[in-house]
Amino acid sequence: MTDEVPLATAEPFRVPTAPCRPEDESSFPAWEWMPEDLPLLPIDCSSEDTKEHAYGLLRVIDDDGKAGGEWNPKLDPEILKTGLEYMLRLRIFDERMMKLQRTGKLSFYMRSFGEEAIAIAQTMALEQHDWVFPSYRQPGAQFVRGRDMVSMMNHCIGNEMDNVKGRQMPVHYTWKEGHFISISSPVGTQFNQAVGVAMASAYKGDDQVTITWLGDGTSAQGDYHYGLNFASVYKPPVILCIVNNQFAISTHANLATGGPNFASRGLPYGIPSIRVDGNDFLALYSITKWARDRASAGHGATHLEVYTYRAGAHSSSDDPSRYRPKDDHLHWPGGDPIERLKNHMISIGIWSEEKHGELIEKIDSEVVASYKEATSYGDLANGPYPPASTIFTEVYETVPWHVQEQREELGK
Ligand SMILES: Cc1ncc(C[n+]2csc(CCOP(=O)(O)OP(=O)(O)O)c2C)c(N)n1
Repeated sequence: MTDEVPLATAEPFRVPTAPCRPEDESSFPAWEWMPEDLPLLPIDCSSEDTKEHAYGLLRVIDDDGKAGGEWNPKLDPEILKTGLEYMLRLRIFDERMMKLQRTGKLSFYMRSFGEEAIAIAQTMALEQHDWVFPSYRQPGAQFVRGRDMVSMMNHCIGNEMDNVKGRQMPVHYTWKEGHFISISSPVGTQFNQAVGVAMASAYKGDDQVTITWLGDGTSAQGDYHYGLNFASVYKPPVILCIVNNQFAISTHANLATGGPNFASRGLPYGIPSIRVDGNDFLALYSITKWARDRASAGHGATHLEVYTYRAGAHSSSDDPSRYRPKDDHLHWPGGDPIERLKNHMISIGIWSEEKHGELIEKIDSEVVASYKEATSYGDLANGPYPPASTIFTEVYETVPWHVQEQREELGK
């Protein structure tokens, strides 16, 4: 007799690998989904009714820039122009902030490159009083809610005018006035907080809907499933979005689910679940408006997979050329969200390359003016810095003895 465990012969231990590495060619399968594929659904539909929508892909703008299908929201040209302007502003803002990071004026930065349509279209489809529970990849919601760029920059720099006085990492915005809830560094906590706030709205009987986003990688955490379970049981007015941008820093999305996709994971929870093209402004607007109408009419949560590609680095500390082909984002079948809306607007005769160029110039000068103003209040390289005493204030109502002791030790 021996205690030796026999070696299994059937299935070896399976560790998924990324579809391609830096030395490979990009290998995205071509998209077969078309805007006409998926029928519009009644807002009181069941999760079963959304099966096709969970396994398919909801699109409105096709590869030629034409809008079609039953989900076409047929938006007013002014709304399209506003959406395009916000997306361009976010991209230019991000580029400027990266320059500040590279020149030592702020410590860290995260861009939304390639994902600009998501928070912008989705927040535009909501009401101003709805709750926004973002991750660090949805700062664009603040433009929609009217936040001033100087104030956003002050936060990222952590200077004397930072509304959270350096108590958050850069890009971990918080903005009470816009119902934009503080981003927390431990990823995923927002999902449960959002469901809880939506439960409170249902309890109070107010008409506030809550939206929240987390990434594909984060959806491998328990937080995601706890949120879904509570949303399934209590059916609160909440829109739960997984942004599947293919990567969690260097880890490919195929390590975050063993299923066919992310949207379909909501079906067994009994929550209507839909996969939407995350680079299609119109599809995002349409599905979010629909989910809001559902929530507001008392039909409960909607679960969305927002299918996109993180075109840039994870953050200013990351170099994606170490783990994927350098030009991978140029091969993403969903293209670029700004180009897609722009081409659509040109195709319906409300936009032109000339107007586009003029808009970029206008935004560029607004961003430069904002950056000059923000850095005049201090930056990381040159100061002035917020006083050290702010470490100790406005956190506790009653300062605990050990914090008080530390403050006295520091002499502040
Ligand atoms: C609980 C927790 N674990 C790990 C980290 C470190 N971390 C920050 S972002 C990130 C990747 C998240 O990827 P994903 O959810 O796909 O979102 P994306 O950045 O792609 O938008 C990790 C591992 C963290 N902040 N919190």
